[in-house]
Amino acid sequence: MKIGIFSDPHLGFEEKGERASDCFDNLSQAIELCVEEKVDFMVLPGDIFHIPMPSHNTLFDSIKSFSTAKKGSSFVKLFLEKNNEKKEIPFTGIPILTIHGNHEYRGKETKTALDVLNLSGLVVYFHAGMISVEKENEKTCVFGLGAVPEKKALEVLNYWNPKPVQNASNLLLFHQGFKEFMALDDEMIATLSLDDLPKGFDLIINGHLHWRNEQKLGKTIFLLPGSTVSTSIKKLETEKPKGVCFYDTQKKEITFKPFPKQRKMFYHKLKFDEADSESVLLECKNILLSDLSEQHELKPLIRINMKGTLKKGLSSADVNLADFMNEFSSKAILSVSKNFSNSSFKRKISELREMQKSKLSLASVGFELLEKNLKETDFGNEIELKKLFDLLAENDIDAAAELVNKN
Ligand SMILES: [Mn+2]
Repeated sequence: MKIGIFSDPHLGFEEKGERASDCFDNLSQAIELCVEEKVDFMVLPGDIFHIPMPSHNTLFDSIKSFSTAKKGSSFVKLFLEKNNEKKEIPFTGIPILTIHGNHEYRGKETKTALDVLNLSGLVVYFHAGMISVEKENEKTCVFGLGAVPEKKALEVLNYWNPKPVQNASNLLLFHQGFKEFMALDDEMIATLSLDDLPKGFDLIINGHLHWRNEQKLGKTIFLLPGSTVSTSIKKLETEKPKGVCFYDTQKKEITFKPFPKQRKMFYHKLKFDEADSESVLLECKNILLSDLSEQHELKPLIRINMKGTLKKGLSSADVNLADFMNEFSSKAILSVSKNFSNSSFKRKISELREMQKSKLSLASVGFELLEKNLKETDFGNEIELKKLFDLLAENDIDAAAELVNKN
């Protein structure tokens, strides 16, 4: 069998921004490539939507992009195998197997946009289960675990304990951080490490990390397909083009095809030493001119990350980027950060701004705080934390109090 693999389309990302259509265009391109390559099925390990409650416009455009899969056809049969039951899953076109990511999960009882897509038959969404894909006399078992809070990931994995099936190809999908890949200052601390992964799988695919990477763990291939769209623009992500990975179950090999149309990304880290404003601006300008010296079909995404120190008496505010940003706004999408270190106070403020930029970060920090605070009370571990947190975040104090009283 041939399997198309792509991840983290983050539908609805930058809904009001210049790149609003990128997420939908790239998802359509991903599915289009899979149709061209005549894959038997596709897998998409999480973060289908950028926020838990996407707008109707986002939902509309998402359905349009996912419908691309109806252009193709597949002769496989799908069965959901859970708790010793085997149930056939109907589909049209080429099926897309998905798990949820950390961006779209709302607790067990709340339906999400992913549930809506699942019901409409555009994707097959499952969690902590296995779907067997059968074609003639070949069988591929796809195990999937949707995102769980990082702190609980190892515990959940050990409890779930997926076991590869004999005489079949075995795939395992995750959407978690892994210690080996996380920056030390990342607030999403991972509990999983590559050593914790169960043995005997042919291919383990992890969403969540937005850059592409492939490595061997014994006989297992461990694959990060990367995101189809860049959200936070990490350096690693800018080094390889975005696209689709393909897995051949006979050859046990990964191949890659880039999206024909994509926004090129550049990432620059600049370090200054006692610099004045003019020299900082000049260096930025030279870098931009060099990035823009080649032709780009879509405005490139250029990130400049400045560090170091400015001349005595100067502060970041004295490096005025407004004119410079204006000058280039028709040629590139610029994202410039000034992290000149002159006082720890300013650094704190910029750290807060970084956190504020992403609702998710606030939510995860909030969740961890709540968990920590609760540990110091008599409520113990009995409360459904995720539910309580969502209720508090929605200001539903009555329902939150009721939940706490139950315990
Ligand atoms: Mn993601």
